[in-house]
Amino acid sequence: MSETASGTSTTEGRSFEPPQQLAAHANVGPDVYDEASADRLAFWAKQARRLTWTQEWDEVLDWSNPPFAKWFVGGKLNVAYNCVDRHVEDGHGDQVAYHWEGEPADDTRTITYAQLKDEVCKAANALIELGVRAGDRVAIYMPMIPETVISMLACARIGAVHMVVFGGFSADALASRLDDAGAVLVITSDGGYRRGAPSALKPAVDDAVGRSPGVRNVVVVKRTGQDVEWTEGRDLWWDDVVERQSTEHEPESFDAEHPLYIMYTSGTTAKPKGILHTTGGYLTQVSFTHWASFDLKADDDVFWTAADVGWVTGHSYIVYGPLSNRATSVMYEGTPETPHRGRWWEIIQKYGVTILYTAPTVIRTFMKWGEDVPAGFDLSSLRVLGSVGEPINPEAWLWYHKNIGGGRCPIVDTWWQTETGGHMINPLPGVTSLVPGSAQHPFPGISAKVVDDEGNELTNDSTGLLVLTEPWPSMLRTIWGDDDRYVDTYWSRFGKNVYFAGDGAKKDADGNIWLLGRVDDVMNVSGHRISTTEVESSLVGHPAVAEAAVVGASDPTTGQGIVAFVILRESGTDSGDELVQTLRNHVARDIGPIAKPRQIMVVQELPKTRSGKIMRRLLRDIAENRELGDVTTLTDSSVMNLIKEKLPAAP
Ligand code: 6R9
Repeated sequence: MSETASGTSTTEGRSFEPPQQLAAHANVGPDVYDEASADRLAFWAKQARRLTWTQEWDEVLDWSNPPFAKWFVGGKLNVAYNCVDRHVEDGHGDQVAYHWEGEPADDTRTITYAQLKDEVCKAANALIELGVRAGDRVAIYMPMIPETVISMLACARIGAVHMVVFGGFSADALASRLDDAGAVLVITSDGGYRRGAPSALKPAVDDAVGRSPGVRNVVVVKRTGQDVEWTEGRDLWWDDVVERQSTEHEPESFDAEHPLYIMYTSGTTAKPKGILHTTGGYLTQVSFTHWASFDLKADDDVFWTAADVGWVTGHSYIVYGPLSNRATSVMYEGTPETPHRGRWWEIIQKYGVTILYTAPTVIRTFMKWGEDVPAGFDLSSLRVLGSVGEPINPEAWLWYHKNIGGGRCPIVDTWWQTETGGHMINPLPGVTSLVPGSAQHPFPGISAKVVDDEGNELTNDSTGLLVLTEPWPSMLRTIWGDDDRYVDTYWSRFGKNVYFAGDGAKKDADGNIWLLGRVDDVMNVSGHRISTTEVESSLVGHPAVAEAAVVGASDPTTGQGIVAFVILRESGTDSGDELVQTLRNHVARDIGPIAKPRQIMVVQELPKTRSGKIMRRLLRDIAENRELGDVTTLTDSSVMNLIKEKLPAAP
């Protein structure tokens, strides 16, 4: 990939041109932007035709009652048929759908499209036998095993609405979601493997289901073989109820607006929001974005989204996008350091992975472990890299580009949300000159702007709010059971036609969009708005720092003071007062004296959610000497104790 000085106002001041070979054969070329802007609805209708419909729509978009959208009105299709059966009918039954890699070494399964079809049909027949009907809600509380995907597709096949709850969430979190969604059935397993040991899931289900009278049955996949409590009449082994079913099941077509799934995401209040996605528009956008953003070639690529299925990224880019495009994917059950820190690179080498999609938080962890680890493996199969979940700091971008991508792979930084369903702002690997740290341009057919508090558009680097100004096919349709909250949360700040994303952003003179974190992560220091992301990027840009989290803590003089938590790289750097001073001065030089952190604390770990987002709210509690708030969505709640033990008394 050739690198040129771009003369842009970016942190790095460089851009990276698309590799010639990739650009010459890319799925989409530069004209895709013109085509989409010439007629946006015709463009999305064309992408919808990439799928198989049993009945064509009458109208592409009905936006007569904003913000309640209907896409592909009157159209009918079956999502599971589109993801599985049609590939088998087209003669690709022997193609691998998933190379599944369990965490224990040598625990692997290869699943072809033909096998996946059989398994999905069996599971669909089992659900029907258990009385599950179209529209019913089914909770899936599972580790990263093939039965998780099979369960999702079985629900989609019969029109049941799945609700995947991340396997790391507590019984309380599960119970509140079962209750809110009104689930009738839970699919779970005895446990899963994490960090080299079996970790139980069934006890949390027993606890949660005990409080959810609407749940009639619990179907349990045997994964670890650990002992489980059993409630006769309610609990059923997957092997007993699914294995004996027929591998034939006739898929029924559902309306384009039939609910497909609910995914809960945290909001500003305690009650999580059940984000509702529907059938035709969702599949259209995840399928097309997966194909265009990653330049997916069904016959050649080995695609790996290294993320959990319990996150929207897993739904759209482990399951629905890749399968609808007949991709061969890798699915990995465990953590990156089990049994050694090169496990991911070993997996890439083993399966010849060509496209890797992951989150900046993991990349920074790899940075901390050092470049010698990936250097020990053959990563030459890789051709496109992706990033999702947070802004990727230019430093992490450059490390990923050099040490994983061998300097040749474009990095596609994708901004989107649970609510948007699919990619919204990202470069295209065969088209865009990449600018490290920026998600760059709205995806073709998507309209995004940066605006001030009054809704006036901002360009030229002023910090404002990100909004989406036209409806898009994979948009959320509502918050489950709460239309008012849907309108209030997303469509009231600037009126019913403008979606308020909740992210701070700025647009530079070249039209690149820079995401600056959630709006509530923007600090106000002596009247200056400073984004946590910018200060974090500056800190990570220092050679001693692997990862940083920045919060604004209330300050009697400045309103808020900047408090930073940093993890050092493992190169034996001194962590004393001198380094802290150096880092404070480094930020002041980089961004300006106003951004100089009031306090920097060196820690071993940072509190993160399943999708790798730092829970700054908890760090703010620490920085302001408060009792800790709710920690149920942390991957590892002991992290907070570790941090507290390490801390000096606040000044
Ligand atoms: C897909 C996903 C959504 C929030 C979003 C933003 C942040 C995600 C990003 C990014 C900057 C990116 N975010 N991708 N920020 N650059 N490439 O992460 O969904 O878990 O709902 O989070 O994540 O703040 O608003 P979700």
